Amino acid sequence: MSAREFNFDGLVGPSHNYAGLSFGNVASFSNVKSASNPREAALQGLAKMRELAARGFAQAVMPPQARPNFRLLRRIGFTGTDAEVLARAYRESPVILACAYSASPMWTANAATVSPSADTFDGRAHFTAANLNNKLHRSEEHLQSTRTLRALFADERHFAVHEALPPTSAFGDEGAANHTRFCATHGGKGVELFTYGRVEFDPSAPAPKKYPARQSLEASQAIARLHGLDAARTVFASQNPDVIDQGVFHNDVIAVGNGNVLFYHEQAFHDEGAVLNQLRNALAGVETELAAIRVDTRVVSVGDAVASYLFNSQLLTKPDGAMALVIPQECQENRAVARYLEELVASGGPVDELIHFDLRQSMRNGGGPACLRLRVALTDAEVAAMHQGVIMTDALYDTLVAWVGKYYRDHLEPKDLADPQLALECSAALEELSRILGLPGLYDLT
Ligand code: SUG
Repeated sequence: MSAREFNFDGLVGPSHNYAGLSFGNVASFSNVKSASNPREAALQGLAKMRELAARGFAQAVMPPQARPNFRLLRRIGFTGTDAEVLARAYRESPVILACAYSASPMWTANAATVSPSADTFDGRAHFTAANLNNKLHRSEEHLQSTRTLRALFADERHFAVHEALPPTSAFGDEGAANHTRFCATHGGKGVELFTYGRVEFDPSAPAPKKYPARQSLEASQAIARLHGLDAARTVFASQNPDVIDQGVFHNDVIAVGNGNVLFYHEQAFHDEGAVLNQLRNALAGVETELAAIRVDTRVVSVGDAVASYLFNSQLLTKPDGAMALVIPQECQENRAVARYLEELVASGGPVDELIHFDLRQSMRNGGGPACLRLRVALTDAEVAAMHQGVIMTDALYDTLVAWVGKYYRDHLEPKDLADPQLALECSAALEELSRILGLPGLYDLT
């Protein structure tokens, strides 16, 4: 069946800020409390969407979430009027106020895990919202993510949207950031690779020592079960715990796949040989040969990979079958990585073009091109059945740029989160956005 891969990019919300909330994510920690520019962040993300849509790639937008998260603040004892809640939270725990204000839903690779209909037992596309329970500021995103996905993919003849897994460390789940699908064509059967950083019920399994492993094997297995995946086409692989300890908090910081290509760093997996063998065997079942592009440590160190986000790139298949690598401009600024990339495109391999973007605002919180998008492979019938108002067009781009200009600040620092006016601005912005996208009631969380 013919199918296309849509990228649903997160629209950066108006409260984008740097709060140092993600222990284990080097960029988040090093930019703590610096001033952010939400307007620039949103425009950088929109520019990526527009450019890729203009190049003919299927592109859609995922709306931001309501901030501040008053539900969270009230549940932990900050009561009174909204202004009182904000003032008290700022006084007593500015870091928790920052959690309630985080624009982290912009990284939609963490919104859900998606299995296209060609892979699932009932021929529907399955989505499971990620519980993101490793970090307070992300732990409630799944409530709105589930709601948003159900609004976008409402037709139950085509789509199944599962609620997040139980929010406990045994089921720690970070969504598509630890999930890659390989296939000959997007519409054909694929092989789904789930990577995990720890095993809750096997203390002898590899696990990092310094930074948290956010994804558990148990969570990955639960998702494969929920989506009804065929065991012969499903691979579970342990991340290398040593690289988690060097800042690889999601597998998509050190590997990316598309079609039959796996682009990865030598140190990405605990047992590289076993992962490649399992992928090769599983892919043989769908008459596809794995093309592994391995980057050696002596060419690009793990430190350079983390600093440049070389692997947090998007690998996109172009109409002529060749692939483009969508990279952040930091890759061009890192000498080892820039040199490697020159060789990569000249090598005659599957990747023959680099498309780079300035995503500095998101990068400073550890979010590159791949973090900002959720991949959803859809058949023509599924595309027709999904909500149309989020598909990126020139007209939608222009409307969203004007909307950002109207509501977004160009400077936000920690003290601004105490300003009740900011909460009002965020709420007015999202109210108008739900109208622009044709999604009334999107933010009516009970
Ligand atoms: O979960 N950063 C995000 C970055 C997510 C990147 N996503 C993928 N790799 N797919 C995180 O660590 C930082 C927020 C702050 O510190 O203000 C943050 O949440």
